[in-house]
Amino acid sequence: MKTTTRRRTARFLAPVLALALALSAGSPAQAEDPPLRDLADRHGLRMGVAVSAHLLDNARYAEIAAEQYNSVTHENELKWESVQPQRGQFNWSGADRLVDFARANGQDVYGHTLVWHSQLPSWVADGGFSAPELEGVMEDHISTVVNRYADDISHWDVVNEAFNEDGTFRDSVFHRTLGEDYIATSLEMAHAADPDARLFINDYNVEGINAKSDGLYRLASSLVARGVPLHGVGLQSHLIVGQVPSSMQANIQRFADLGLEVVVTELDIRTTTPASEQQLQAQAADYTRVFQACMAVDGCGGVTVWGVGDANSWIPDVFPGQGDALPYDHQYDTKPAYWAMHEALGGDGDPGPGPDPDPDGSCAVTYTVSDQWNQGAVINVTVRNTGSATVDGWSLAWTSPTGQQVTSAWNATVTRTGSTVTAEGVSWNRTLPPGGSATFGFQITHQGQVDTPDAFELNGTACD
Ligand code: G2I
Repeated sequence: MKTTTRRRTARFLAPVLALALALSAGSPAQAEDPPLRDLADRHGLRMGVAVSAHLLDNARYAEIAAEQYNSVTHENELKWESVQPQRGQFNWSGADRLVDFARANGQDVYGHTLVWHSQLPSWVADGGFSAPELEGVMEDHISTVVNRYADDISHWDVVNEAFNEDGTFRDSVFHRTLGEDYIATSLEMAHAADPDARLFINDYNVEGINAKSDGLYRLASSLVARGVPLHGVGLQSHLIVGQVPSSMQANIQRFADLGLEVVVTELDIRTTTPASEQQLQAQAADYTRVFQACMAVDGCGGVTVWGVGDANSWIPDVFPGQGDALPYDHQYDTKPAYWAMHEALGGDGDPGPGPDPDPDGSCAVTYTVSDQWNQGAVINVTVRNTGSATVDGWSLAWTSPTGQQVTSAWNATVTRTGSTVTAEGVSWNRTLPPGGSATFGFQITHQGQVDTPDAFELNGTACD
């Protein structure tokens, strides 16, 4: 929630990466295997999960959500009917619980969602508001919610599911009352409430190139051309085994070419239940395909899976006889899909013991310029303990060109003395166990030169 000290977790942008296919049998993750979030951090990628706040009472559910993912999305608790069920009556309990959880676990929060025809209370949907009245209702809701979480939520699905399958705009109280400009208006309102938030339009069945994604593309192009604050598109990706669109990478690329970030926001890949071993293997191959499509495009920010395990997925309620769509099964054990993600992110993808950490004891650093403009830039850094001893309190140092000033930082204290920049861990990430990592970010001003340092020292010792 908003505090006087701004704490914004890292923004996520992906470099181009080569991948390998991973198919292996399910089993619990071994202690030696790095969790998905550490692998994703190395690439500056979001590896997120949708969480239902009340399910955090289940210790195994909470453990997976905390250990494996660097980002969480509220499955329902930030939706309009949850947050403002009656006009002017805001209920933050569910939403706050997950934001607190994310803080405690050093995770980003991806905000879902502000303006959506579904899970919309009837006082809005059937309120009979005039256009100016509805704009007032939207402005009150958007500004209150975005402002409350400005310190914690880096990205927002501002508008959800605005399109019909043929690429025309979906009928909703918003479209009926305000026309298609309700989308630009919503983005402007969110931007006014938190100018640092990355603002998205999110939809399903827009993963490949088709009539619906063409509609989204036309809208995104026109909003970008008009200077409306749109920063990305979310491809929900509620997919079916064997049906990952072959044009997914090309589709991601065309949005990235507009200068937009693309996030796979709600990945699950369903099958008939109970899934056979063969279906689970085919599903794993499909998870690999989705990660390949994202990671091959510079500008794909990462992937969020829509639920912790098959026991809690929305799918069987809506598609009876289907499901088993997530990386963990009904007992919260890993499935082949988990190991496919693991290998796609650069892990060994092997349910057996992972490779030993570097026996020499050292550190590895990923330094990513994730955003850059004339005289400023946003930098994300992941420092990883590749040694065999716990680092209790870390300080990472490197040199940077003169003329650069650090103007803000998140998840670390970043200072500059002469040409040396020093980042120190904060309370929740100061300890790095063997194999553990911390990701932090900072913003700089510069005089035209933003190069990547090639040497780092962790507590005075050179990193790999
Ligand atoms: O439908 C799958 C997703 C499609 N994209 C937008 C997402 O927000 C949507 O998520 C699902 C949740 O996973 C479900 O959990 O949205 C559903 C509602 O449209 C959620 O289902 C609802 C049930 O319909 C309600 O009966 C229930 O009270 O979840 C509520 C809270 O558990």
